[in-house]
Amino acid sequence: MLSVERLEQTLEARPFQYLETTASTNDVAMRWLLDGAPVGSIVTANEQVQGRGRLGRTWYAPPGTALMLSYVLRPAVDDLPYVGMAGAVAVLETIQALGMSGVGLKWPNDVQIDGRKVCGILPEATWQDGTLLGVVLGIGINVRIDFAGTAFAHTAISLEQRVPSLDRAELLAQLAERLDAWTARLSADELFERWRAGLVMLGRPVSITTVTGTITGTAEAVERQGALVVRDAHGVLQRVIAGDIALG
Ligand code: BT5
Repeated sequence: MLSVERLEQTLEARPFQYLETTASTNDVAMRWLLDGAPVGSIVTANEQVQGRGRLGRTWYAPPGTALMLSYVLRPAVDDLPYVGMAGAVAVLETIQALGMSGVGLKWPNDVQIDGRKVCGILPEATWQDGTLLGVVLGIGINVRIDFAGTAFAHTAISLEQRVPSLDRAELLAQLAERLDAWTARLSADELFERWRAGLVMLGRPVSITTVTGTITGTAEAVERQGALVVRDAHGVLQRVIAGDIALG
C-alpha cells in the first residue's frame, strides 16, 4: 500500500507529496518546482487519471497497480540531454537489483523486460525568458497491471509477472536513491556508457517513426548526447534525435 505514513518510512527526510489521485504527477511536480521544491523532491500518486506519454499520448495505469512519480531537478542547460538517460539507467538498475534478467532499454528511454515495456519516462523542462528553471522527470513503472484484454496485452509487462508481492514504497525509495546518484553526475561518461550498454537494438535492423517520416535500416550507434545513428537501405548514415523505434 502506498500511504503518507509508509512513504515517510521509506523516503525518510526526502521532501515528497503523495496524492491518492491526481491528473498527472508531472503537473503537480512542475507547480511545486516553480514554487521552490528542493532538488530531489518527489510527487507520487496511487492513481493518475490523465497520465501522459510523449507527444500527448496516454499513459495507462489503473489505480493501485503502478509506481508513478515525478522527480524534481535543476540541471545545467548543457546537461538536459542526459536527464532522460539518468531516469532510464536508474530504473534499469533498480529492476536489475530485484534479481530480474532480460531487462534492457529501448531507445531512447523505455525500459523493457524480454522486449515488453515495463516503464516509460517523460522529462519535461520549464523555461522563463530563455533560462532553464528546472526539469520534472516523470517515470511510470508497471508493478501489477493486468494487461490481458487491453491494447497492450502483447507489448507491456508488469514487474510482478516476474517477482511477486513488491512493495511500491520500498521500490520508490530504491529508485530515488539511484536517481539522486545519476542526476548528480549527468555529464559523466559512465552514465552514457551504462545507458548505451543497456540499449537492446544496437546492431539490429530497425524502423523508426519520426515526425517527418519513417527511417528503416540498421541501428549502428548512439551519439554522446543520445541521438541514434541508423544506416539506411542506401548505406547512408541518418541521425535521429527523437522517434519511436521498432525492430525492422
Ligand atoms: C512514455 O511515453 O513512455 C512516457 C510515460 C511516462 C509516464 C509517467 S507516469 C508519471 C508521470 N506523469 C505523467 O503524466 N507521465 C509520467 P511514450 O514513449 O510516448 O509511450 C506512450 C505509449 O506507451 C502509449 O501510446 C501506449 O502505446 C504505451 N503505453 C501506455 N501505457 C502503458 C503502460 N502502462 N505500459 C506499457 N506501455 C504503455
